[in-house]
Amino acid sequence: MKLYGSGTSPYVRRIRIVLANTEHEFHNLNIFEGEGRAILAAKNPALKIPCLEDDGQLIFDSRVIYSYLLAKFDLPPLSWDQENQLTLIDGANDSFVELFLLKRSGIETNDEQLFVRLQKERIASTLTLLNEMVEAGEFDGWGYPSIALFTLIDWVEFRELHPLTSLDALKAFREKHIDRIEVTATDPRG
Ligand SMILES: N[C@@H](CCC(=O)N[C@@H](CS)C(=O)NCC(=O)O)C(=O)O
Repeated sequence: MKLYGSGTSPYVRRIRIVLANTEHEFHNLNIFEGEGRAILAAKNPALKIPCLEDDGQLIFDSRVIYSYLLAKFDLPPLSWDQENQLTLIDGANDSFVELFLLKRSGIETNDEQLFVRLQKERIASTLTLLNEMVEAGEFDGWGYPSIALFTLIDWVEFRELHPLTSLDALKAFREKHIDRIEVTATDPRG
């Protein structure tokens, strides 16, 4: 099994954590240029990571990769509530990625721009709800939704994308899991 990704992507890190005890090759690519981008284009024309290759089968998108792994290892499917948790996490994560790419592109933004406002509103709305869900114990276990939430919050801290003011449950949730071996082994800080 081969996993194509980068050492910093929160979507890739979810799958690396899931695969912590499964033999696989991790291909750490620079997806933005050069050989890394060429490999990415050859594997996934959607030009996004993660991408999994197993027995000649390519799988795109972290959620589909997770479904593939569940089927392969005969594990129980996620509940609809867990699927919704993932959609909330992905909503925030995608908006953070878009804003991060704007910043990396050197594009000046302000909160009045529709695109920026929509991303920031989605981030505020999803993070507030996720914070409440953590307080209510909905992320007490260390299943896939918790792993996805952790990799999001840790990436937000790593890239300094949001102060997480008043989101104390999210900050405590990150602290609770920060010393796990599969977490330290995939730390984007190296
Ligand atoms: N829905 C996708 C999102 C993956 C994604 O956005 N990955 C980012 C890296 S964190 C990426 O490949 N970005 C490249 C781009 O947007 O061009 C998934 O869950 O795998």
